[in-house]
Amino acid sequence: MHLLILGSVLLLPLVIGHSLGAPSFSIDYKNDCFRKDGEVFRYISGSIHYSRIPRVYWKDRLLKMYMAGLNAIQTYIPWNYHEESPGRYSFSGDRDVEHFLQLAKDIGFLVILRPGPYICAEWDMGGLPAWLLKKDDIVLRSSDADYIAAVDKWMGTLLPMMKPFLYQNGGPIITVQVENEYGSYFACDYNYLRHLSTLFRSHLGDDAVLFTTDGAGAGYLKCGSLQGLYATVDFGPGGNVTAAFEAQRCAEPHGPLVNSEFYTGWLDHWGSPHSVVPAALVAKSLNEILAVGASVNLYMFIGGTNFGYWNGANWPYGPQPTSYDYDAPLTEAGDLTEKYFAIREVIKLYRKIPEGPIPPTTPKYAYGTVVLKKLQTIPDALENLSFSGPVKSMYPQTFVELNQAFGYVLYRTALPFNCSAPTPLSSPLNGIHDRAYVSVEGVAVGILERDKALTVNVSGKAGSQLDILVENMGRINYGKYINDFKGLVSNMTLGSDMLRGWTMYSLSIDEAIREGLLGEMTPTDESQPAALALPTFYQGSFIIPEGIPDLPQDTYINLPEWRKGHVWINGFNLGRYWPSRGPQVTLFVPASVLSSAAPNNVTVLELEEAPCSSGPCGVEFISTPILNATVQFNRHQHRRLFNKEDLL
Ligand code: 6GJ
Repeated sequence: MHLLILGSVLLLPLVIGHSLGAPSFSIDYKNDCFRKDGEVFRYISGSIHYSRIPRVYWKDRLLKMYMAGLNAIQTYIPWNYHEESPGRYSFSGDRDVEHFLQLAKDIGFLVILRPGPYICAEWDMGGLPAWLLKKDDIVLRSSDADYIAAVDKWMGTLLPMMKPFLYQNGGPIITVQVENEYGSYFACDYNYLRHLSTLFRSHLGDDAVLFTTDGAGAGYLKCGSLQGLYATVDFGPGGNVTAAFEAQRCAEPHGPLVNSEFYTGWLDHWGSPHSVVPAALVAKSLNEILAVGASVNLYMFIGGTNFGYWNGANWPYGPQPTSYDYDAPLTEAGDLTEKYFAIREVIKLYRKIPEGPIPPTTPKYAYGTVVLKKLQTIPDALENLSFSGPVKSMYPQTFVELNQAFGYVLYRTALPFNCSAPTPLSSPLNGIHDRAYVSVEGVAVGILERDKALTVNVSGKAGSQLDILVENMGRINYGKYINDFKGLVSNMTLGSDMLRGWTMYSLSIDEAIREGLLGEMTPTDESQPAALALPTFYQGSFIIPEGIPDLPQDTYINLPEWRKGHVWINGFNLGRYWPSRGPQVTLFVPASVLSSAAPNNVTVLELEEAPCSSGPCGVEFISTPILNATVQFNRHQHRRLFNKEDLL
């Protein structure tokens, strides 16, 4: 008996060494497949961007994705989300990417990691930090020495954090993408790709599976693929799946077929209708992809939200809205859709779907109307908003020269001569990046907008104060113009004269709101409602009674008849609203920003004109989103709830 036991104990290491060896993930070029722990493997993945979902909801969304039958998730790591200024890193709370990866692993997911350094993604400057533009002639996404130095430092911080999460090290990460659709970029700089390939390998090891993604065409793959990086393609529904994978085969005659971005929906731009893609079309094409044995990532499985200022833009300049709903299988708020179940039915044909309940759509609560009171205008609040104080310069400086990445800068000068007749104030070189609110002696006179409105007439005496509040609407995230400087990026003229002698104020609005520095409105003789008002703050609060079970719940803020601006709730920057342009009208409010233990503060910065001239104005919290409309509101259809008076 003892011999038997001794023998089995002696054999044990051999058993472990053979069938239960170290985890492995690789490409089998001979059999055109992936292999996980020696077995043939195909992934059915979905894109989820942790940077667009509050941390408290990561598990809910991941579980819903798991119950759809996915075996992997794909996520980007936005460089600018984690290094907002050089050497200042943030990896906690909603930016705790390690926690997100561990959560994915714990749920049973494998991970396809896309750390950039450039990621596109309808994210500000494609994830590249704006401070790179301090070198104003930098060539982004190239061998530019200053760009490479910053990339090396960032990747030297990030990739060592990711290495323990590699599958072969016991983690969930099976493949790592290098750059992003580099074949779509003008530079076509092979030395840059080679540098990245060496850099990634130096940090992740020789056995990491590195890949690239490009459009499914030889033209894209020509500059986007590189020896040593497995070339994959991306394409949406409705196309010719065979032809698309034939394009991949041009770059990779052997190895697994992979569609790294199978578009389940599409992106939006302010001023264009909300994009929708029929569920049946997505399901049909997904079936064709799976039928040929390809691995696939559904982009997006959940889009989420561009909170704060994080949205990107396309060129010709078109900023994306706050919602990144993407018409994805899970809505921006994580709700289950018809598309979710249609996709689940297709996956069922190819792999066993987990049994058990699917986490339900979270309830949304209509908290009703909250009356807001007018606070200071931006000029009135300047002292409290401009933490760094005024900067004087002969010519206007850009945001990055003023060490500001996002939000708003106030540019101030004086009329150099009498403008008794309306005189054109212009940006002859289309240098308004991106929208500007013009006032003379504290009276709003007009709006300038990149590509759309380059001139506005002004009147006033010589020496009158001319204010131009410039709003950064989001940096271009795709194509050759991603070096998207913000502010007054070229000179302004008045009549035929160039305006000189500027005083500029960087505005730390988010910090001022968080620190409660906004003051009461300055009494003015506002007799007549103006067609356009100075950018002005409004504030109100509402109580969510503790007695109501399951509150707080998610909700949507609706701003009837407000025109354009920004919303903060309890100091959290929800994002931009622009119902006068649409298509997005409501903003998603995750329950995680609300409280039932204290009054909830709502702060609105209205840039054009608030609906408050003929009586109390307010915003309302409703239970359904409006993502495809521009709206004319009847201001009297509101009801008031959850103000202090309601509960006395
Ligand atoms: C991808 O390229 C990109 O890799 N993509 C899109 N590209 C189209 C460019 C529009 C002019 S739309 C949605 C996705 C994401 O941007 C992805 O990051």
